[in-house]
Amino acid sequence: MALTTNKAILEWVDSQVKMLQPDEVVWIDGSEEQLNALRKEAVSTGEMIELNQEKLPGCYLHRTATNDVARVEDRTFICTPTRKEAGPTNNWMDPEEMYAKLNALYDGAMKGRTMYVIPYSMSVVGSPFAKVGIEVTDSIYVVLNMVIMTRVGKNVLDVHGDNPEFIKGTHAKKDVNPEERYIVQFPQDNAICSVNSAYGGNVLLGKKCFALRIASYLGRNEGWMAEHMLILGIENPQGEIRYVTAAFPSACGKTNLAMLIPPEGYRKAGYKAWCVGDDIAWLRVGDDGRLWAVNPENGFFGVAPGTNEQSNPNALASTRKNTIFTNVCHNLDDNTVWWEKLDKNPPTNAIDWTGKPWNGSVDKTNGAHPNSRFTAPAINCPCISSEFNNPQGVPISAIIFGGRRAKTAPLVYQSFDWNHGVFVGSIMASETTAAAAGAVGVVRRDPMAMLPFCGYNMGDYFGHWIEMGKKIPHQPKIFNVNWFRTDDEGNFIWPGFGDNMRVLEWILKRAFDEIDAVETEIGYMPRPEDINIEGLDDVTLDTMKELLSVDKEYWKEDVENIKEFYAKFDEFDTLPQELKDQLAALEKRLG
Ligand code: OXD
Ligand code: MN
Repeated sequence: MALTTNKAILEWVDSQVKMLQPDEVVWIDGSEEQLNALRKEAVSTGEMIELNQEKLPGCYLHRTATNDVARVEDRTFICTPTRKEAGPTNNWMDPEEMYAKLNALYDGAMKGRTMYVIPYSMSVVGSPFAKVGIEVTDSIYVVLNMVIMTRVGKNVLDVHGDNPEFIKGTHAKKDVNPEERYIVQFPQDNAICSVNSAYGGNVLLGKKCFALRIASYLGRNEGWMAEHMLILGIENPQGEIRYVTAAFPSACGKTNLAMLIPPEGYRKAGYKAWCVGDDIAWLRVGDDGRLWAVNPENGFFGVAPGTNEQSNPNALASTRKNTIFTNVCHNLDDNTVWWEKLDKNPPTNAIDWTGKPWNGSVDKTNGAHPNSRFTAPAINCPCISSEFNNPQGVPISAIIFGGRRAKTAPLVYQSFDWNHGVFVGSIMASETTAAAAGAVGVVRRDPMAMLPFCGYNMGDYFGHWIEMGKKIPHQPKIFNVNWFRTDDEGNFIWPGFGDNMRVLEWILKRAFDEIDAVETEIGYMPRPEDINIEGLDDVTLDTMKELLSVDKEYWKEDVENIKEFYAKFDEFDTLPQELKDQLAALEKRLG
């Protein structure tokens, strides 16, 4: 039975029923009773495996098709009336053409199946920051993941009343055919369509599709920002909490930073770190003229491999109950889960992520897929912020950009001002590592870590950042960090993880004008002795000098690479003059 009398929602759901032709329609009310019945059904059909309920209460395992294990950027489209609106960094197709293609794929796609209607809210239900979405799907896995990742249920509809505005999301699993897989955003229509996938990032439509791609477009029109950023609070011994947001390309330890545990010396002194979000931040200017951030999500969709008691005990603890694991290794001895680098004892009687028997003592293949995931409720996290559910969010004092650079970027530097900070974000980059396919050391530009997530022309997105700067009377300061500097043998010289707190301390002092800095060609930098290295065995003042050294020759090379990247925006001429000026000024300073 429909859970609302909202005409716009009912009409749209009706149109989906006509197109998809499910045998049955079930509205998700969010009740434990309904969810338990769905869990039972998914277990009975083999869609999910119930794990050891003593060791992992409320936890389940799911395996996707082996051709369906990650986001598919080459099959992700931004369909705006003109190609210019989508810009040079997005795949584009004419909306009419794309709708025709999708309608054909969706036609009768749920025959013999049940369509679930999921009403959900991104951010606290009814808060001024919140936006409502409806996702229809034929996957119970999607329903149960959305319940963890967003706020789902009848109360969302009750609070929404007869408001006709909502984000429409259509997902049909179909036959998971990668050739006909599409992840499509129609920003002008507030619509998202996903077909032929059942992998999280492609089908949990509240996350990347809505909270980043559609929301970035809404943010530009409405004067706010949707960013691919963690939100972290650092509490000092006086009990004052200062908040930062941070954007990193994938494989740079974003979840680890979001759940950082300060080094022992800091903990003893009374420092604490609080996680508000690990992936997405919605940012608005508050009445007090500061920038305020909420995490629109309600859970973590984290990468499992590499998560362990040392690297991220808080993430690990978050997965010990009410969590859905996807494509990890199934330990048959005690019906639990395992993944690479969880510990040094891989199970010997297990099923790998592809569903085949696996023995960790002899098999050289991965037990868990490198992109296997946990979907865990945020409230499970031991360091979740007390402000997590605060509808106003938290005030941001610093914005941090980062990347993985062996030599070019120093451990940390601060931009001269807001526009220079936007430039620093726009030139964010990572060098490819041996872990990924392809050449090692190739520079990949990923502005603000938004390259795959910007729902409109990225040149206009840079322009929006510059415009936002003018609207924030008390701007956060903007920084860049690089945890990945290496020595001549290629060894990392900064310990990273919890010790990144030492860099955050400097950043927050700078944000509150509590410490001087050295002005360099690339920005403001700490003196080597300004970063606290007490208690670090392998880091000396000489190491700090190395970490903070800036080699102008590398930077001159980088300038050429940035020019190449910026040239992409020539096609539609959307790169703001401010950024061209910033690049010219950097080149001049480098001499
Ligand atoms: C993610 C991503 O899954 O950024 O969060 O790819
Ligand atoms: Mn992400």
